[in-house]
Amino acid sequence: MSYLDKQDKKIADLIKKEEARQANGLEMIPSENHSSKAVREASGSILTDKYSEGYPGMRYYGGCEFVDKVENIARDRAKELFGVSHANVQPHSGSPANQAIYFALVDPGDTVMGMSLYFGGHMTHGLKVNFSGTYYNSVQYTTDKDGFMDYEAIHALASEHKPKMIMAGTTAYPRFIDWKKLRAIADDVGAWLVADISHISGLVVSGDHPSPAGIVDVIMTTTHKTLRGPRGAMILCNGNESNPLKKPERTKENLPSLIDRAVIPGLQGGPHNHQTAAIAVALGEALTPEFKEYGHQIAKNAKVLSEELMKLGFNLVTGGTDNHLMVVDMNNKNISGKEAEKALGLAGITVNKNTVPFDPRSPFDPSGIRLGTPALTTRSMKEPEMKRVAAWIDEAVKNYKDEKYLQGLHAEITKFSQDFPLPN
Ligand code: DSN
Repeated sequence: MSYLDKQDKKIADLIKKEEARQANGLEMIPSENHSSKAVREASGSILTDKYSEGYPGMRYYGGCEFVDKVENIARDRAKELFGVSHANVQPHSGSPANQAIYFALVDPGDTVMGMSLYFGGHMTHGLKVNFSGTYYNSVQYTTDKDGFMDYEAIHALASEHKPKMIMAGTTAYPRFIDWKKLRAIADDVGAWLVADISHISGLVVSGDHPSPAGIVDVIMTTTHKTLRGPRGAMILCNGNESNPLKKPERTKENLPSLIDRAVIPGLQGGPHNHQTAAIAVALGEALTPEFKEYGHQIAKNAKVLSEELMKLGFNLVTGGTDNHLMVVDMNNKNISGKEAEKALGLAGITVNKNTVPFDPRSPFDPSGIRLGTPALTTRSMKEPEMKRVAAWIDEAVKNYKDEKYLQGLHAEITKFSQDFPLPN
C-alpha cells in the first residue's frame, strides 16, 4: 500500500481510476502522450520542495547547488537536441512561455499576427479573449478553403498590418509548416518570427518535420506532447550569452537575455525544479536513437490511420496528414464533433471535438474531431493496429446512438489494449 493510499484514499483511488481509463482505452488526443516512469519519478521527486528564483549560478535562494546542476543538464540537452545556443527550461507551460515571448519582443498595443484558433492555431496566438488578443492588436490569418496554410494570403495580411511579431504555430494543422516562407514574410515586414512547435517538437527531433532552428528567431515548445516529457515548456534561441541582470536592447544578439529576463522577473517566480528534472530526463530519452524511431513511427501510423479513415468515407481536412494528427469533418457522416467525441469516448477511444476551417457550427459544438497517434505509438502500436483503430472509429460513429453497442466495443478495445501496456 502506498503512502497516498494510506493518507488520502479518495485521491489515490481517483488516480488509479485514471490510470485504468488510460490503460483500458485508446488515448488519441494528439496533444497527449504517455511519459516514462523515469520522467514521472523525477516529476514526483523531492525537488518539488525547493525554491530557486533566478538562473543557475545567479539565484535569490541558498541551497541551489543540486538544482543548478539539474537545470544546466536540461538546458544543455535542449540545446543539443534542437541545435540552438540558448535554452530557457523554466516556463511552467506553453501559455506562460508564449506570454514571456510577447513580453520579451513586443509592447502592449503593438500589432501581432498569428493563426486563428478556429483554423488550427492556439489561443495565445492572438485570440481576442486571450491576453494575446486583449493587450495586443492581434491580426489573425486563416487557411484556404481546403484547410492549407495560404502563404500568399499571410504575406498580403502582414503587408497590410505590419505586425511586429508573427507567432507561427499550430495545434490542429495536419500539414508541414514552411518556415522559410514565413521567414521571408517576416523579413519583408520587419517582424520577429516565433515558431510554436509544441505539437510537432518530437517530430522535429526525429526529422519527420522540418526544423525551424536557424530560420526563426525564437522557438517555443511544450514538453509533454510528441516530446513525451512532463508538462512544461522551453524557449529556444540563438545569440550572445545571456545576461539576465541587464535590460537589453531588442536585438537578435540579445535574444537570450531578452527571453531570460521575460521569464523571470518578467513573468514567473520560482521554477518548478521537479518539472525541470523531469524535462531533463525526457530530453535524455529524446536524444536516443530509439526516440528517432518513435518519431518515424508516429508519422507512419498517422499516415496509415488517415488513409484507412478516408477509405471508410471519412472526410479529412486537407485530405490527409504530414504529421501526427488529423482533423476529421464529420458533416458527411451526419454527426457533430461533440456527438462523435461522446460516442468514441463510450467506446474507449478518447478524441476531442474540433472546429474545421470555415466551420458553420459553434466552437462548443463544432463539425469535426481531432485525433492523433503519439500516445498509441508510445504503446508500441504499428500500422496493423492503426487499421483496427480506424475500423473501430467507423463502427462507433455508425452506431453512435446505441450505448450498448458502444459499451461492447469498449470491452473489445479494453481486451486489445492489454497487449499494449502503458510505459513501464
Ligand atoms: N491544449 C493544447 C492542445 O490540445 O493542442 C494546446 O496547448
